[in-house]
Amino acid sequence: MSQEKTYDQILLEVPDGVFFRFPLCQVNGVPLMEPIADNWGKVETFQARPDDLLIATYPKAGTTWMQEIVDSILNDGDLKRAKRAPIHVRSPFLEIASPPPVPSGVQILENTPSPRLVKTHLPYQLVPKSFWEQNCKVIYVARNAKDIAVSYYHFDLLSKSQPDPGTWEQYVERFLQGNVPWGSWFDHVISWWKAKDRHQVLYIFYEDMKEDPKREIRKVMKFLGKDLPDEVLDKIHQHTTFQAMKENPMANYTTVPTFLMDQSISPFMRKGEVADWKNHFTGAQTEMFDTEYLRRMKETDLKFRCDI
Ligand code: PPS
Repeated sequence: MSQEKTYDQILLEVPDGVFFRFPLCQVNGVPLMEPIADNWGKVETFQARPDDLLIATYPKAGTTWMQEIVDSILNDGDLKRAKRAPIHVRSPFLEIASPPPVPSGVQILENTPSPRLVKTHLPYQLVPKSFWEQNCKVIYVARNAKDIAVSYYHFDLLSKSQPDPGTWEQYVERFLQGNVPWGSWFDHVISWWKAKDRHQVLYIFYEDMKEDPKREIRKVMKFLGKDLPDEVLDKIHQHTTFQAMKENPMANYTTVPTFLMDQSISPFMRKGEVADWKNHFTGAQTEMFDTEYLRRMKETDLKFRCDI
């Protein structure tokens, strides 16, 4: 990436037609957007460093919230530093790729000094092997499937590089089939649930973060080996509430040009609640969803709360 231009400036200068709703291509059985699939070799051979920290999530699980929390902890609650750049610059997105001249996540990370805070939506089996060879720490955030489906549907409306979500009715079916970017929610949450027994993975639930954010921030601090005083914890908590992040241009993605993310359609920081699914699912959709859910989750002891 050019030293003088910020990532968002580069985006602003891309010629018309570079971005469009990218089709999905299978990468080892997981549907990913075409530019990511085209760049897959670079992701697969990515060189992790021992002090890299990976924040892994299925899309819309609370990635940005966790990125903001972790960046604030790593900066000892110095909020001026936490506002130094947009979240996608402070914590680059490993596998993201767009046609030139936009730099890929891998290129950005190669030029990012350590310690790097890396975002990924990859299911466990697609994460570059070097993360495990280097014994990197991972924070995985999981969120219940129904709220994810609602959040993802709205995101696909506003994000102009994601496939068109179609109607809500069509989307619920596609989501259940895993025919959306990054594939099946079921495979994702289960793959990481198993991985936590083999690697340094802290598995956190969005619903727990909503229920008692300070308790969960403390867990993250402990995992990172940070012992910050209570007043710093309070500061981080205030800085990472939904309202504070919604109003923070360094966290709410409003620095991304509207041709890529049109937040007049739906804001990135949309509702930030548990159980908003109840405002969207019909009785029949709930029944269909629950039947499939039972079938797919019957072999795991992983449990979600769809309400708190
Ligand atoms: S992405 O695009 O996958 O990185 O999106 P992600 O950040 O994972 O998820 C976006 C949803 O998380 C909500 N959010 C929050 N909820 C509560 N508190 C805080 N601080 C917070 N920050 C982001 C955001 O509003 C999206 O959820 P919905 O349900 O759409 O509101």
